[in-house]
Amino acid sequence: MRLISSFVGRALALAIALTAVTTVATLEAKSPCHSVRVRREIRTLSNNERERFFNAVRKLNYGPKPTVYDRLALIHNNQRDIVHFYPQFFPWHRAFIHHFENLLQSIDKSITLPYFDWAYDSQAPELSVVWKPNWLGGEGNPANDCVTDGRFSDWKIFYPNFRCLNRRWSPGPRLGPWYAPEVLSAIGTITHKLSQYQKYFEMLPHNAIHMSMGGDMQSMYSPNDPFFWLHHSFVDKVWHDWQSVDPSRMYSYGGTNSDGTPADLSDPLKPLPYIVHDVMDIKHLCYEYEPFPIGHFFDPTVKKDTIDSASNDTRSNEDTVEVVSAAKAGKLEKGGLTAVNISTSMWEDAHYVELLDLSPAYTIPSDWIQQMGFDENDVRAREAQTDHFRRQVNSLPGYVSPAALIMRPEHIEHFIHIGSGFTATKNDRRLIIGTVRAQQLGPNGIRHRVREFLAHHSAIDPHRTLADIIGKQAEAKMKEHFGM
Ligand SMILES: [Cu+2]
Repeated sequence: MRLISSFVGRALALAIALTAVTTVATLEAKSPCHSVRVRREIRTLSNNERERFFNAVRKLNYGPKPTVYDRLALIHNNQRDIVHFYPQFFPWHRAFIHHFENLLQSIDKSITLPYFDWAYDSQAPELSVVWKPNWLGGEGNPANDCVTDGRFSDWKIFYPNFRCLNRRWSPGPRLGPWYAPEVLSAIGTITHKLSQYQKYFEMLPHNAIHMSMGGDMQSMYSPNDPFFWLHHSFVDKVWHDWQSVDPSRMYSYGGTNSDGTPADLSDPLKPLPYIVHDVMDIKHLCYEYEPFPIGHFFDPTVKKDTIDSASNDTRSNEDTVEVVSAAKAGKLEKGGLTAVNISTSMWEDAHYVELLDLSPAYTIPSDWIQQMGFDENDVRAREAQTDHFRRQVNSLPGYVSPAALIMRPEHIEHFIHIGSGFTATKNDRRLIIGTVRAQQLGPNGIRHRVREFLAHHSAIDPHRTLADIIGKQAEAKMKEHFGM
């Protein structure tokens, strides 16, 4: 009896959800654009705009259970085996978040779905502003995984059971590291068909976020966590960037569906009222993505003299530059894909935080890979290949990633506060700034010292550039996005 009633309840909930989907979305999909929705990085919204977005999301979860919001988590779970690790992954999630954006607009016309550029926060995601109490709140309470702060601290989940919103970060109490922007770009450059791109992107960068956040995000009811929409909006943007590199990519679609049929642009994206073809070009869905300009840290063309003369007051013998072995610095042998053990990683040495090098990304846990029936060698080979790109980027002379911690004075401040020292590694040279020295220098002094260090060590191999690693177009995209 319980079984039957729960089945009927689920079917009914889905039917209600579908009615809502049809009325809002078909209109949007079929009519020409009256206006273009601009999706912005959530940090570029004003406090007021951000609050309006949070409020609209909260409104979708008001009223008797299951709410409109609850049903979104149910829809995602019901489609779990069709829209993950199959060709529908990108188009289905695009349709799904577009439907969500329509629901937000039915509450407040001024709202577009923001995205969260997690690649920018990849090096210390746990310090991101999005977890602050007036944003999404942070990690769950270790006793029960319940999120107790933020704008969704009173959030009530309905599916799969009535409870609080869950998060359990790993490796706790930190998070990640996630994939850096250059690595995302490199994956885009080596993959020319969507099916190839998906093999890397869904399994690694996209999955790393779901798995390291734990709790609801790790489950197939992941839309329960409002973070889901910010994450998938960025996933969608990154796919759109990939599509824009070459005209042949816009409608690139193929592979085999979960039911064994060949994937086709005419396939329906159930239960959403779209076929794959409808969503391939975001122009036809009447939205676009605004870049997230943050500027750059170091311009290698700046003359050494300028930096030296300006730095007299911060010069000291208390920080040191050491020559490290090629392997430790992540220097690459030509074509080598073998994993290099980087002992300077901030994850292995809690007392020294690396300011320049990008850290190895979160690895997908073995037990999960086995449980899902994936070929572990295949996953590890792709991880090794993406890590190869990371090390190549680290070895670029004078180059500083927009995601490097040196770009984040507020994070440096945090690490000084908890008593960390710092390292800044560039190829075979490493600047070491001890705890006491770091406290004397402060974030600005440290940044100044690192600029000086870079100016002296930028000419080891002046001919290699980011474009050599990720390609010219991907480099241009990255520069456009970050305003570098
Ligand atoms: Cu999903």
